[in-house]
Amino acid sequence: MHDNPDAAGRTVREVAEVAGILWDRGWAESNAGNITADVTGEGIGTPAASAKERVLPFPRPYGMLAGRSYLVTGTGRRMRDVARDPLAHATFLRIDDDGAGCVLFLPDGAAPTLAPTSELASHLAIHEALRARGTSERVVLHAHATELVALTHHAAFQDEATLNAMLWGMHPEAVIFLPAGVGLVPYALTGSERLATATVAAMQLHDVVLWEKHGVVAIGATPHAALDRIDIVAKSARIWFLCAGAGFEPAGLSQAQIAELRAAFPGRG
Ligand code: 2HA
Ligand code: ZN
Repeated sequence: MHDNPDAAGRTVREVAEVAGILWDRGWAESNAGNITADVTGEGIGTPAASAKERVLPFPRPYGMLAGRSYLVTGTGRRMRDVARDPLAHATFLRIDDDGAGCVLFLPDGAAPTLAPTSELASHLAIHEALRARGTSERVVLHAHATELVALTHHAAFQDEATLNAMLWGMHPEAVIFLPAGVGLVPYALTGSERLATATVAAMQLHDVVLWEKHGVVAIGATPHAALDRIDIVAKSARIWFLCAGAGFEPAGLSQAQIAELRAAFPGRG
């Protein structure tokens, strides 16, 4: 079944590891969170003789994804179950040659009812943007990082510039690894095309996007790389909340300190 078993095994293992971390952090309550990885060329979108197949039409075509294969976590599945037994709670799909739908391949042991994540619209739209950009990033990760959701409830942080100034000020790593800061997408219905479109627009400038009153989505070259980005932003948010909870306004890094970091670690921002 696997053209490239090392890469295939690594992707599945990393998705499982990251799913377990999301659960441990409390960022994936119940069936929250979802992960997709472009596995084109790893051979794992190819059906085994025993695999079950199901055809799934899309509400709109994804022309740039024609013929590509993805590992996608299942809708309604718990991240802690993905961690324990990834191939029973995730599925592979291969996009049709016209991008208008896909074939699901259910690995042995997967329930025949397994279907892709409810956030498939956002994931596929982001993968399409990544293809258009021609980057090495091939993973999209969504989680309910509690401290980041909490931030989006603060009136002051509805403004992206104010939000990013705070996040950079709390922690040097945020300046180094997220030089362009995070994007903020106003509240939109979970799983909707409106959420997907707004997320793709925000992803043109940012590797991490907060979904107001819902969660966070990040891209990465690997599942761990996407998680790292969320983790860094969440660390900044936690420091801010810790200071606020202790009753003092955090000083934050100075403009000069931030400028020094940017000069020492030039990035995409
Ligand atoms: O997968 O997190 O946004 C469940 C969700 C939907
Ligand atoms: Zn969610």
